[in-house]
Amino acid sequence: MTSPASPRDTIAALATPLGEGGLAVLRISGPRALAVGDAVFAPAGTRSRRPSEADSHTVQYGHVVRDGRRIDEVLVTVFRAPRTYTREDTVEISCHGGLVVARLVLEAVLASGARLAEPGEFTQRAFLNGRLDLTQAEAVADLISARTELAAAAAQSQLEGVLSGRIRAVRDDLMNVMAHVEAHLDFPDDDIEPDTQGRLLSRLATGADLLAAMSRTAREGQVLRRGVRAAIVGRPNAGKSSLLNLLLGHARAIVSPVAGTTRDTVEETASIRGIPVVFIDTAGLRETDEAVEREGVRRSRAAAAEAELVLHVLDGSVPLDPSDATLIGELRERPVIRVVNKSDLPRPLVLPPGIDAVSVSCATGEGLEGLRDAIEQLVWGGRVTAEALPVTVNARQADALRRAEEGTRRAAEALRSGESLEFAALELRIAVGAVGELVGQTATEDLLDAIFRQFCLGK
Ligand SMILES: Nc1nc2c(ncn2[C@@H]2O[C@H](COP(=O)(O)OP(=O)(O)OP(=O)(O)O)[C@@H](O)[C@H]2O)c(=O)[nH]1
Ligand SMILES: [Mg+2]
Repeated sequence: MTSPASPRDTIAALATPLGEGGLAVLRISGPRALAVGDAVFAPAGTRSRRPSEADSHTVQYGHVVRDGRRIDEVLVTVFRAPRTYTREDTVEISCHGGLVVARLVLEAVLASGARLAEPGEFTQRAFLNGRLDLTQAEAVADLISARTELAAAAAQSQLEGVLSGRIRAVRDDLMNVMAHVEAHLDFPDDDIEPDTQGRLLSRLATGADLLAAMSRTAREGQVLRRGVRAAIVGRPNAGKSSLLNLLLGHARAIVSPVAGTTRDTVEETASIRGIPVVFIDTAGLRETDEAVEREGVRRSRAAAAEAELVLHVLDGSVPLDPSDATLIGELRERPVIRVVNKSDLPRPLVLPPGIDAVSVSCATGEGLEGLRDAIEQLVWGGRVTAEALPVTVNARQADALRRAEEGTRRAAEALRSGESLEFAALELRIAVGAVGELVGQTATEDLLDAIFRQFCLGK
């Protein structure tokens, strides 16, 4: 993205996805937003106003008109700066949600002095105008792409500023200590009092611990943002496709009594207690001369190797096959849940000693909760609720937090040894800089571009 060309520009884009729907919403933001609104909108009735004459936060009824021709019947919402998403004057046009209508309205707006917004440019302006900090801007993207309620709740709390608040508190404290240390640099003959030194050291230790605790949430953050990939593997006919369908709650994959039904991998996401899990159904593992099935088996092994989690499905209604014993051995080092299926039938299957499993019946749904428990346990190491996840950082944030933590610890070390206050001050400056990057106070233009480029158009 060419960085925010000039906040003097007035930008416009559809805020709703392209496609047929009841409504499409087009957003215009910038110094000429009201003028652009005036140019395209003809109020109808006695009480509707042109945008430039309308009060802030009001809705006007009328038509979008171009070259004297009515394009659509619309509602126009007028938001005057600064109480808007971007802190600029903003006009939103709600028109009919047809592909052609929405495009014609957008074209009329672009012909009247607005330019098409870059992806993420509205949010970028909200950031540049100080309405959101960088972690909050990132939370907007997370909220839009959240695939489970838990992921949405985590994004919401970040958007509300929970992470920003903690980061700022640590930053303020580090700056305070830094001011203290730097003051002493000016009076080299004056040693820091042992008492004062002790207090500064304990504040640095607390700060470093808080930074470390935040960066440790990166795993949860990644799970919520990207989801977890779980491969469903096992012998033909064990019930892998049946298990996929049971977990998804609908008949996604073909199930049949013929061994070797599934050939290609089939994947779909389900929410398991708020964790977005991408389940991958695979071809049954067996030796075969048939070329297509052999390719399927190769893909099954690749899926199992790449997945973060493996569900090894065994048919409980038949004795243990030697190939299953081999697979148990092969998966020993992997995060694996063994699922003994067909618990509605008699169970001649005996697992090797020390091997445990979750028992389910895809035919009756019995045991599904236990399987969900096992998945949750393996991913989180226990149950995680929205309340327990006030902060879940992403990879960029974790990286900056780690650099800040290291700087803080090195500064404490330098202060403790009493050797070089200059060194302590330098490390503190590094730490404060890294913390500033988190919220965007010291972020480079490249970094900002990289972040806002990930947004969808119109946000
Ligand atoms: N009784 C009973 N039958 C089941 C159960 N789960 C699956 N089956 C049956 O087992 C057969 C195989 O099921 P699939 O889900 O197609 O098995 P698969 O592991 O995907 O098989 P491949 O794709 O061939 O590797 C079908 O006839 C299912 O109806 C169960 O819990 N109980
Ligand atoms: Mg199958």
